[in-house]
Amino acid sequence: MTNKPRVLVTRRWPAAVEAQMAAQFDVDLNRADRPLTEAELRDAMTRYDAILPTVTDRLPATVFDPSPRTKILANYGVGFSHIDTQAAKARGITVTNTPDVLSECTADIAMTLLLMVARRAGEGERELREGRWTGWRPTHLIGTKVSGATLGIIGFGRIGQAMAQRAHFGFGMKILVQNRSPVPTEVLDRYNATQVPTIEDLLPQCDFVSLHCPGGAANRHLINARRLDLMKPTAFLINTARGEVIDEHALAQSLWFGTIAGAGLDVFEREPSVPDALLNTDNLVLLPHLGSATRETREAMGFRVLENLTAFFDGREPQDRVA
Ligand code: 8YV
Repeated sequence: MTNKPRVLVTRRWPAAVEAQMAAQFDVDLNRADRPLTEAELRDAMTRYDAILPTVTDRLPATVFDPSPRTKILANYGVGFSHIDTQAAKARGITVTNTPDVLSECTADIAMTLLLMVARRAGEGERELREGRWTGWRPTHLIGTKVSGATLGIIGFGRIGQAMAQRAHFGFGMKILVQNRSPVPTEVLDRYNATQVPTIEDLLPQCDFVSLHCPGGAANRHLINARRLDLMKPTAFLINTARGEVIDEHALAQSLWFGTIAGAGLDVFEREPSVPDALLNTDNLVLLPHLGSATRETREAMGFRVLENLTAFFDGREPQDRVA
């Protein structure tokens, strides 16, 4: 028998993190590396002191055992809208996340999507690989200039600011910001950014709009048909936040009818399913939720989870408590 806390890791993590975890805790790995079902998660709540979920584990209130053994859900990721934090709190369960360590890489993917869709890089690569390229011509795959354009950022937390840094210093873009609370002037000044009061103020002014707000019920379909109509027909929408922030049906319609020029998406409402209406649209770049997917960042996320767990079981306050 061991006195180490029993920990369930719901997916496979980088080897170095798993090794350190195994040295500190009594760890069960989900060797099949598939999303756990709600029934499995409910059962796990009765058997583990800690569960380390990812975005593929849905933890609505119905999954929470009335008197669980689990004391902490240490989420592998910054976004935690897949966890009902109220239900966790009501049962005395601590919830932590992994902020900071993935901001740079997620902003890199947002900028990748922005550049790819503006410069039609996905379309071009498909054409070349499929043997459809007939050679250079002055009117071939004409895109939109990024440098000097106006970028609207919705949600100006760590990732939104990392995006602003790239756009302002790398591409000389003009930055407009919409955020639920006032952003300190010194933060805006870093990127020569201007905060506007509402999304309605922001959308008509932008050549690109990038979403960096949390997901969850409060922001579900924040970008809907009415708001897409406010964007310029030449503008592009980028989403590396959460799929539910955009009404995908409305977006497909807008792309089809040319209400907006294009979009770049790394996240989807019902991952890994992507609606056919989006798959069959050319002025769209689609990535399979790669925001934090670098060796360095995935390791850093893992070690951050371990820091939270260690603090919690040592009786200290975990640095990344969200509930
Ligand atoms: C993670 C993410 O890979 O951290 C987040 O919120 O979206 C991704 O970068 C994923 O959530 C892991 O659970």
